[in-house]
Parts: sequence; structure tokens; C-alpha cells
Amino acid sequence: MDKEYVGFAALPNQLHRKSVKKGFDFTLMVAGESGLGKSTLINSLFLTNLYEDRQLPEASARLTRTLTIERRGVEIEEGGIKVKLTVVDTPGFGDSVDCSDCWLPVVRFIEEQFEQYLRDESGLNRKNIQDSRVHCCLYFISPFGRGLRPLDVAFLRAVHEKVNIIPVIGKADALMPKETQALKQKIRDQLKEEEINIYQFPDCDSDEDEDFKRQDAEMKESIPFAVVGSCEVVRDGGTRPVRGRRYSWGTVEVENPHHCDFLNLRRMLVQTHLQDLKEVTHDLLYEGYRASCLQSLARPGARDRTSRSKLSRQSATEIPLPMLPLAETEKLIREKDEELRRMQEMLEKMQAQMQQSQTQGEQSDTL
Ligand SMILES: Nc1nc2c(ncn2[C@@H]2O[C@H](COP(=O)(O)OP(=O)(O)OP(=O)(O)O)[C@@H](O)[C@H]2O)c(=O)[nH]1
Ligand SMILES: [Mg+2]
Repeated sequence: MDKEYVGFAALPNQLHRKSVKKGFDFTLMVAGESGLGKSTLINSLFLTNLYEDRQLPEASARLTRTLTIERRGVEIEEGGIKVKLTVVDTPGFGDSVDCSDCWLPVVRFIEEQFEQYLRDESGLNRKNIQDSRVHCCLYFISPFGRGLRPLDVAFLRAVHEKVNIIPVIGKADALMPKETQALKQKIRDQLKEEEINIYQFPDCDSDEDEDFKRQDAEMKESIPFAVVGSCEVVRDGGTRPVRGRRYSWGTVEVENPHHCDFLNLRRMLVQTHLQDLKEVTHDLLYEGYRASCLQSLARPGARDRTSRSKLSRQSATEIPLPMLPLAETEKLIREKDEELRRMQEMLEKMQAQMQQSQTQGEQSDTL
């Protein structure tokens, strides 16, 4: 096998036994301006060479504009572990026509997956929930602009507390190395200024070997990843066919670390950070959403239609809407009451036991 090939073989190390048994769901989304190579990249990342023996297409597969939110799933089984990978491709945001709202459906999609999960979690079949939450969003930034545009900022603000954002610069072959570095720095500065929280890579374990630490540091420094995608296999000159983009002056190789950060991105997604992205989604992002839903349920008048805030552009993105139907809310409250009652019973039992052992102790003292 190619030494550089990153596969799912490393997954067992990342997975807890429980999730191994259950199988592993992972959902990756791509979003950003139209024409930046989102569909091409996911094609390059997963959809055609997921398995080493799968043939790469010879001729360029013609990609058309993505017009609807599309989910594509691939089931992988390796070393007895099932990985159900779902890739969510989204229509790019336009830049010519007025499209100040064109990103709202993508935001809604992310929110709906949380709503669905919350509903499933409070339902009867909560042991077998299908996790369709988006665990990671690759956000594409243009190599032709001077950093983030207002549209990018608006979208990122709307989703940064609901999904792990990994910013990438698309079509990075349009830039010279110096320009790439300058654009990366500019984007990092803007993200900080705008207080947009992107996915925080965890610190590297101090026990890890030097090679791993170096790789980790290198990866963190290359954010936002500058990526190149291609649906074509180029055979000229080299000894083996490579995925690349052929120009009159030469070939840009997708999987050549001197040409772009594609390998870094794929390594982190598939090999090193899959589990962490899932954990952050569940423990931080989803918990935050759930807490704000419960809070708004507890607020008096929260369900009163007249007390709803007025509709504004931001309203769809600022307040997570508790979408639980009333019957389910009541059921949730009943369940909580039941839980409290059981705890109270347990406490009373414990108190009674303590009292009993105390009186027994006193009796044996007097004997
Ligand atoms: N130079 C260059 N061109 C690319 C790259 N990736 C894709 N393209 C080309 O750019 C065009 C648009 O690519 P898509 O992958 O369809 O872009 P998209 O972001 O999915 O576009 P929408 O679906 O409209 O949002 C195609 O002609 C691709 O061949 C890249 O990394 N570099
Ligand atoms: Mg597309």
C-alpha cells in the first residue's frame, strides 16, 4: 500500500469500545461560495478512492453546480468496525445576485439535525438513535479575495456554536506559496477579530513520539488548509498515476504536500481527529443547544406565541428554536418527575437503613 495513503486502518485506536460495538457514524459537510471546488474536494477526499483497490476514474467526471443539499453515504467496514460516513454537499453561496440569505438553508440543515437528535433522545427508542448531526463543516474561502467576505462572516457567525468549523482555502493552486501564507494569516486574524470560534485542535499528548508531535504542530500551523481538488488522474512523466490538475506549465498534485495541504486535511479527518470532532459535537455543541432549549422551555411564557421576538434576518440563526411538540415536552417533564421521585425513594430507603444500623449499634452498646 502507498506509504502516504491514509485509510481507516488507524480508527481502532481512536474509538471507544462502546462505539466500536455500535458502529460509528460520522457526518462531514462542505459549505462556502459557489465554484470553489467543494464537490470536487469531497470527491477527491472520499468518494472515489475510499478503498485502495477501487479504480480512479480516467476521464474527468463532469461536475455541475450543486443545487440542493445532498447527502451521500458510504458504509465502510475495516477491522470489524463499521464506519458510516455521510458527506453533505451544499449549494454554493452566490456572489453576483443579492444572496444575503442564501446560506440560511444550510444553517437550518445543521439546526434540524440537532432538533431531530433531541427529539430522538427524548423518545422511546433512544438506544438506537441514528446520529445525523453534522460533526464537521469544511468552510471554503476564496483564494481570489482578500480574506473573509461579509457573507463568510455572517454564515460562520450563524453556525460557529453549532458545528465544528474547519476553514479551508479552495482552489489553492491559484496562489503562490507566499500569497498562500499571507492569505492564511489574514484569515486567522479576521477570525479572531470577528470572534468566530473555529474547531480547536486538542493539545498533543506529551507522551507521544516526536514525529507525531511534529506532525501535529505542522497541521495546526497550516490552518486554514489550502486545498486543491481534482477528479482527474494524471499519468504523464511520473511513475504512478496521481490525482492532479494538469496545466501547460506542469501538474499540480493533490496529494503532494509541497503543492497543498490536502494530505494534512485528510489525515486529520480520517486518521487522527474523527473521534474528537464527534466528542466536541456531542459534549459541547449539542449540549449547549440542548441546554438553551431546556432553558427556553422553563422560561414562563416561552411557548406563548405573542411573546415571540419579531422576525428579522438574524432571528433564524440567533435563537435555537425548541422544536419539541408540546406532548413531547410534557413527556419529558413527566420523565424528569419520575426520576426525581425515584431518587427521593432511594434517599428515604438509605435514611431508613442508616437509622436501623444506628439503633442496632446502640442496642449492642447497651448489651
Ligand atoms: N484550479 C482549480 N480548479 C478547481 C479545483 N477544484 C475544483 N475546480 C474546478 O472548479 C469548478 C467548480 O468546482 P466544483 O467542485 O463544482 O465547485 P463547488 O464549490 O462544488 O460549486 P457549487 O456546487 O456551485 O457550490 C470545476 O470546473 C472544477 O473542475 C481546484 O482545486 N483548483
Ligand atoms: Mg458543488
